[in-house]
Amino acid sequence: MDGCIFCKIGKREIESMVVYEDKDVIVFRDINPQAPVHILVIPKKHVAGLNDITADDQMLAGKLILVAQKVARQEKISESGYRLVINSGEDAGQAVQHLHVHLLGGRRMKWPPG
Ligand code: DGP
Repeated sequence: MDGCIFCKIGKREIESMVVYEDKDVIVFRDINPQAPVHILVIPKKHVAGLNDITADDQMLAGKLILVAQKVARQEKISESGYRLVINSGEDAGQAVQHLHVHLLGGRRMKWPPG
């Protein structure tokens, strides 16, 4: 989608620290890390957020989780633990209107989240 920063990252029009890529998804380090490992898993296709996922996206949505699992292993945080977060809407603090899964790890997390 025109003007979407994550679509531009997906098309490599904007530089980012990519850690994994395939035809459907791209995975890169968050520009403002909140943990030693803070990585974003996004679909290359523009989906604005959780509310915009449809039944047609079922495979893609599942793939985001499987890719996050693979990257967690790659980052060596599978055993110590990690958290996946999808912020949806204003109350959750969603800043970028392109679906993304935060993969956070490398430190002890608190619950409930702030
Ligand atoms: P959220 O609040 O869930 O919408 O998180 C958006 C995240 O995206 C936030 O942690 C910072 C990150 N981010 C925003 N712009 C860029 C960018 O241009 N490059 C990278 N690598 N991360 C970005």
